[in-house]
Amino acid sequence: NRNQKLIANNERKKRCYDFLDKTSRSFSAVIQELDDELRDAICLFYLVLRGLDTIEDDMTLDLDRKCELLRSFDKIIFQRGWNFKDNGPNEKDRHLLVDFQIVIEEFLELPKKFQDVIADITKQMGNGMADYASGDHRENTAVATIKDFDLYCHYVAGLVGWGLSDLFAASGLEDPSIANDKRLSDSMGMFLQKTNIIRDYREDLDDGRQFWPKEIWGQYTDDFAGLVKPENAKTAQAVLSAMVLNVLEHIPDVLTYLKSLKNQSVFNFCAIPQVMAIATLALVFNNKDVYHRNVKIRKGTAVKLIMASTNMDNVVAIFREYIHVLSSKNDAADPNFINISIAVGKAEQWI
Ligand code: PS7
Ligand code: MN
Ligand code: MN
Ligand code: MN
Ligand code: MN
Ligand code: MN
Repeated sequence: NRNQKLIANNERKKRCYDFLDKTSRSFSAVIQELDDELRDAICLFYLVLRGLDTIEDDMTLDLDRKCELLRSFDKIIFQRGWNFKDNGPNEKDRHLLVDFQIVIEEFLELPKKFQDVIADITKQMGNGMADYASGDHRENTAVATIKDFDLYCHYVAGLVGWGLSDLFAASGLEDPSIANDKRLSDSMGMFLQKTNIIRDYREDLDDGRQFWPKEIWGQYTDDFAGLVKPENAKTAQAVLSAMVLNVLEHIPDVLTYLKSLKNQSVFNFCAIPQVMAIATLALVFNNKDVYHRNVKIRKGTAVKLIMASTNMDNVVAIFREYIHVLSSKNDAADPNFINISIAVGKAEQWI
């Protein structure tokens, strides 16, 4: 009987790592390489947030029902047996919520110190997502001001940075001080999320979503969806460079955070997504394809970057390389030319 229970527990954990593989593409590999003290906690943190994001992204769900689920998700993860079988049939990660009782069971096996961090971040993120989904921050467009944009990115990504730093500290693998500077942890998530939002312009637009703040694109056009039209190419370029400029601000914080890490597996886990993001940012800059399709770095480049991201010297060299690429694509005729040069200069100063 005890043996059977052990087998069942193992089977359940395996199901969770299967979920991770199926839902994360990029995060699965780096999470599996984490030291024993953190691997399961971060896997479960990922799955809980992926479940929450699947609810946020489900555009077929009744809005009141959606907000109710988002706002109570930090309680749901403590309810043995809970799952959600009637969510959007076409939602990408639907299967995760259909069998979510498995994730909950495994979450409840975590040490309380980890459960507390995950529940705290889930609560803040779920409420933030609900505020935006329900329109508390909406005017004509979902995200009006740069402040709205920063707050949304804080909810869905900066908070992940806070939570991860708390987990690193609680595990003992990193110095407790890693969790002290909230701004640095926040920037780690902001840099990833803002780059993702730029890259996903077309995908999000086709899904009926708009994350680029009107305060930025409204300086150049009244028609956000019209940026895809060939006759608006010049305007589209200016909007894109204004968006990239907004992301560049986070680079010094990202490098400062990475430099303070001590544990090798934590360093790799943190550095790889950031390195992918700077490469993606250089690729999307002044690239009109962003308005038509999902621009992706080449598989071979990604493999090379992952293998190199094992120490701070390499990471700095990679950032230097891509900031140089970006800088060489800067166009003197672009209205953001000077500000991009200044932001590049500031990043280079850190390096
Ligand atoms: C717990 C590892 C390392 C201090 C599911 C990692 C979606 C960019 O466009 O699938 O929806 O498809 O590409 C990750 C900070 C969050 C921020 C956020 C949880 C780094 C739910 C990643 C990931 C902080 C909301 C990518 C934030 O999703 O997006 C764990 C340090 C989840 C990190 C979402 C976005 C993640 C994102 P899309 P993706
Ligand atoms: Mn989402
Ligand atoms: Mn999503
Ligand atoms: Mn996206
Ligand atoms: Mn994605
Ligand atoms: Mn998506």
